Amino acid sequence: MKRKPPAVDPVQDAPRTGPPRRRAAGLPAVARSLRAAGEQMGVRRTALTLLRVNQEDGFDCPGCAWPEPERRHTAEFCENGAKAVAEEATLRRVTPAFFAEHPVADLAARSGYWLGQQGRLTRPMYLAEGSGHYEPIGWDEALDIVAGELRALDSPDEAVFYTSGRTSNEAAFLYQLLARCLGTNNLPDCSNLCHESSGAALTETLGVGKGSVLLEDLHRADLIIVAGQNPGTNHPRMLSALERAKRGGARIITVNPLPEAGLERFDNPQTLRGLTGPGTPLTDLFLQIRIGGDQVLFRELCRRVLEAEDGVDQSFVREHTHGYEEFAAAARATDPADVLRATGLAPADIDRAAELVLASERTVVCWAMGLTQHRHAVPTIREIVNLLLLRGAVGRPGAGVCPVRGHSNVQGDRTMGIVEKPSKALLDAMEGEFGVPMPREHGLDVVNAVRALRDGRAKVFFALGGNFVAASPDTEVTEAAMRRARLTVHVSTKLNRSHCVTGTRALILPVLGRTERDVRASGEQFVTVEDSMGVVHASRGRLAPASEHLLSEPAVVCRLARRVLGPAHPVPWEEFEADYAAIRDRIARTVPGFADFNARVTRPGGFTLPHAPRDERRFPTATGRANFTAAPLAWPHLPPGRLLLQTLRSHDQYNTTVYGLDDHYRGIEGGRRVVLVHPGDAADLGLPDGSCADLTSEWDDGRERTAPGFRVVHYPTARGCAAAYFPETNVLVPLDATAETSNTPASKSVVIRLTPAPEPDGSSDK
Ligand SMILES: Nc1nc2c(c(=O)[nH]1)N[C@H]1C(S)=C(S)[C@@H](COP(=O)(O)OP(=O)(O)OC[C@H]3O[C@@H](n4cnc5c(=O)[nH]c(N)nc54)[C@H](O)[C@@H]3O)O[C@H]1N2
Ligand SMILES: Nc1nc2c(c(=O)[nH]1)N[C@H]1C(S)=C(S)[C@@H](COP(=O)(O)OP(=O)(O)OC[C@H]3O[C@@H](n4cnc5c(=O)[nH]c(N)nc54)[C@H](O)[C@@H]3O)O[C@H]1N2
Ligand SMILES: [Mo]
Repeated sequence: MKRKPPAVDPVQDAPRTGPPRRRAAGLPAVARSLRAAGEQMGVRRTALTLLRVNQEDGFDCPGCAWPEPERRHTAEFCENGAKAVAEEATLRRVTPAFFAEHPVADLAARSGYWLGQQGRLTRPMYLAEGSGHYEPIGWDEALDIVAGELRALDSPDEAVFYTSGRTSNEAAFLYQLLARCLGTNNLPDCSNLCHESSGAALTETLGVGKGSVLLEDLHRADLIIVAGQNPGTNHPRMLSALERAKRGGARIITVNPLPEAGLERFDNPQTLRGLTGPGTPLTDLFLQIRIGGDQVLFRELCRRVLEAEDGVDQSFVREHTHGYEEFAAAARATDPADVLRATGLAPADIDRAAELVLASERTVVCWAMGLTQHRHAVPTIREIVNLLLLRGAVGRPGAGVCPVRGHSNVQGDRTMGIVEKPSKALLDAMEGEFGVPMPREHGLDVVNAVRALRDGRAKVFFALGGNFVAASPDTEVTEAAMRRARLTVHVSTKLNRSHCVTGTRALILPVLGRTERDVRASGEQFVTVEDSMGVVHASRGRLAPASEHLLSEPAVVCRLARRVLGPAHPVPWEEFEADYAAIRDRIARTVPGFADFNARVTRPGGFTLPHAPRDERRFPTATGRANFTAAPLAWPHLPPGRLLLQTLRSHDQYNTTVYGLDDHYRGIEGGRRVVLVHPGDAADLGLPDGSCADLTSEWDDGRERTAPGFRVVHYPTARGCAAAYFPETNVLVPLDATAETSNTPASKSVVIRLTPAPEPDGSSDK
């Protein structure tokens, strides 16, 4: 067992490569997950902890937002869920002695991997003005500092309250209430970097910004299109659902510039057959699309449906939709040459895809970051809706839209009101319930929060979880912006880059994680979360807290609220801190779908939130119907000699948390500064496999951004496309390169050039 973290920063960046794998999971994945967990927490704790993941009396896996099946396996987790749990349940600790030994300047020079490997934070820490070291501080004193800075602002809009999607419903509800009682809607969250484009597209077209399918719909589908998503790494339990659909006769189309292992063949580690047998082939048709070509692909599929006899579900279109004629005219005018140019696909593959769509009665389209992080992401997702509307495939069992969420409670946080552009209904409900006037002006999202900090319009930055500095685009701009703040505060479980790039003063406030027992004045508490399919259920930690000095997230918010809003405030913060059931009572009275919350959430499996399009084919849009939309077609245009870079996750990371250096299914080990390039493009650019290159992004602000020293890996990606890991490549994503409407950074389509570079010192022969 390696309970001690590595003494030196082990990121050598001497990657070794092998061929990409063609299958995912199976016995090797089980072994890898147990090894990762065992290194951090020992064998007994590993067994005790992992058996509680996603069980009815256990905690919700912090890994991803994929729903739990009704019949749970004893081991309802996956390799990467086990790594996420091990990161939190680790026995390694960051103590005041650690901060005494490492000045902030030293921490700022370390890799994110090294910082994360140091273990759990144990004490509130304070970085005073002009000091080089964080020092321990008491909770009362720490919260007084925050309250003092907040009260000293000229306007509450000079404060920013960020949230990462692991926060429970209870903490999220209190947090938005605190920000709004102070008078600001500045509630940026990781959704702004993630599925904001999905929410924007679905709200406009279907009236609800969430997915319209349940797990059983996926099981019953006869065609599943998985576009822009890598479930083998990021949602491994989804592969079990795909496998089940497959056994029921479903076809699967995968749309991706990369051949991702999990989608090719899956060895289900929860069945004997999967452990020992040949596994299940999943993908029937692989469309190796050019980055950013998806809108045109879906438009072309719409055109084929319009042309086919009986392709359109006429009665659905007549009864439930708006805008059909205009859309049909636009789709019929699609230029076939554009389709080939934008997608890079062979005509025969598009024909085959159209055949599968036309043969399907129950189609589900799943997607994730490969579609949301482009300039034209919102129209792309609207095009998926157009296709499903033509086929009447919304609000029918086995069919619908399935945006696969990332963080385990990112959807729930939004439901609780973590949103910078709140609806009038939400604000009215809060105002009515608590008798406090709510701010009506919209607040800052992530990109606008960076701009406000950069320009000195925001002065206090507070984060409930996450790693804002490393997750946000344009690293140099974001870091400079953060350094201008008067105070930066991070409520965290683990050390990360955001703790090292601080304002004039800084605080780290350590909290309990999901896996830990949370005992408050009224006794032991549980919290609740909402999964990617709108199912709300309880999560109960069982482990002893990592340190006696930790508070829970709800407790931190309540204590801060009492300090900054004063003891006479109408919101009963003290009662909320003592008993989370009291918070749930208020959620029940203010958030639609949560009536009788406390009683319903204790039922096994929790309860499903209502969803008008799914449940009743009712579409609460501006027109009262499901809207077809006919956006102009768009796709990225590449200047000669350039590549289109997507920034993605390796198999061994959770967003900005790097677990290790093994991107197993892609056959890349031992380093992260790699860029995957098609061998043909690499030959044209004169870049041999294994050579070194600098990546420079080109953007119309005229500024160049460079990420130096990447190893070129010849890889079977689509032509003209490249891929490299975030957060290392966030330095290349310009702050102003965002999706229209959703303002999500276009981290999946960055125009770059590769320049041959000298071998980095000392790493070439390792
Ligand atoms: N283990 C693990 N699990 C996670 C996470 C993690 O970091 N680690 N992160 C969580 C979070 S917050 C999220 S949002 C999800 C992310 O889950 P994913 O969206 O699967 O994550 P990415 O690694 O960004 O992968 C994007 C996929 O889209 C493809 N792609 C890129 N550009 C395009 C394009 O233009 N068109 C198409 N069709 N495909 C494209 C890429 O090749 C890749 O397969 O996972 C969640 N789960
Ligand atoms: N270039 C590029 N950039 C991207 C993306 C991309 O694909 N490409 N993806 C984007 C996406 S989809 C997302 S969601 C964002 C992610 O952005 P964030 O959510 O901000 O980042 P994470 O890396 O998930 O945050 C990790 C930190 O959360 C803290 N933490 C973990 N568990 C808990 C907990 O229970 N409580 C508290 N209080 N803290 C906790 C730990 O301190 C840990 O260091 O990144 C985005 N950035
Ligand atoms: Mo995400």
